[in-house]
Amino acid sequence: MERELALEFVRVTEAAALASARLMGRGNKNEADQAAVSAMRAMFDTVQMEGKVMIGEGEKDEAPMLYIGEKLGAGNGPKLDVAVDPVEGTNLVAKGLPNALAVLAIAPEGCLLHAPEAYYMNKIATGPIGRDVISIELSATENLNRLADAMQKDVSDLVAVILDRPRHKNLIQEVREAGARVKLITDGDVAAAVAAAQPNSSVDIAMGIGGAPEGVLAAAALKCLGGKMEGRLLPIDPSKFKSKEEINWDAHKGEPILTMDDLAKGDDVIFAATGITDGGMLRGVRFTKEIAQTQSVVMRSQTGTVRTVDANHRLDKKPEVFQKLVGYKK
Ligand code: VTB
Repeated sequence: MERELALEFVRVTEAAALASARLMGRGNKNEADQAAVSAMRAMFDTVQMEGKVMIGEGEKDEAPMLYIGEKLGAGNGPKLDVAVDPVEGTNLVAKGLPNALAVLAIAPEGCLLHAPEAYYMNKIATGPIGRDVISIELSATENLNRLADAMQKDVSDLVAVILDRPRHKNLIQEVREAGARVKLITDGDVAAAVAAAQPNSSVDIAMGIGGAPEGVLAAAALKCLGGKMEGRLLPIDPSKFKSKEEINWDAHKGEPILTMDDLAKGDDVIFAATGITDGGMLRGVRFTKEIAQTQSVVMRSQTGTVRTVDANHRLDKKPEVFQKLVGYKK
């Protein structure tokens, strides 16, 4: 992929973040998601590419979505696979809580996991130091011990980040008994996995079952950061269940292990994210009457470059359709 595309993709996540951030804290996650989806779609239409959504959200949460198979981009450009989550953490935006991101990953055609039937994935993720020692095949205790050794730390120094869900009761207990510190999050496991792979973050490893699209997105970022992720898809459709309590969360145990290359193949992956609400990785959107500020990160696996992009957007100079999407009033 041409490296210039990286900046184009930042424009896409910026647009999604600007549109959904305007609706922060209104208690309506679908409204915020819809705004981000529309902005993302419109901005993709300005990029010279033939993109196709390989994995996206929406299905699992019945949210307004960029659907799997949807074509994105202006055409007449490279054929690319797209993984998207216009709002990773819709609940976070609805409540104004930290760590909501607009996020995407792009790779040449055939490189991103295509798993239309999969809604959930069991995942494990860490940074470069632990890449050769952790595995989803091992127990949480073994993973923590091996990671501590590799990092020359004590297990009690490690921080494991896990989604706070009833399905993780045993995992959380095991991690506590192994002696590690635990950070429970309500949503946003992409940001959690990325944090686990970043050198100076406050977490060392991310574990547990989260969304499948979020798994592909995190793997793309970790590829750029030199970290490691493994996953196992859960072959279940949550819409077939009355409540999540009825789901057999152990159903993934016989599923094949997905390596980094199964999730995001090759070495030509771009990951971009823009903060919607403030978080450990990125600042959220700030608005004044005429100007909105965004903070984004864009990474390329080919070179391993990680760029933070701070932008001031002159809302008064944007096209009218865009002004409408971001709620600008003259
Ligand atoms: C996670 C989290 C997302 O979905 O992937 C989670 O990172 C998993 O699904 O922000 P459940 O909520 O059903 O546990 C999200 O919360 C978004 O849907």
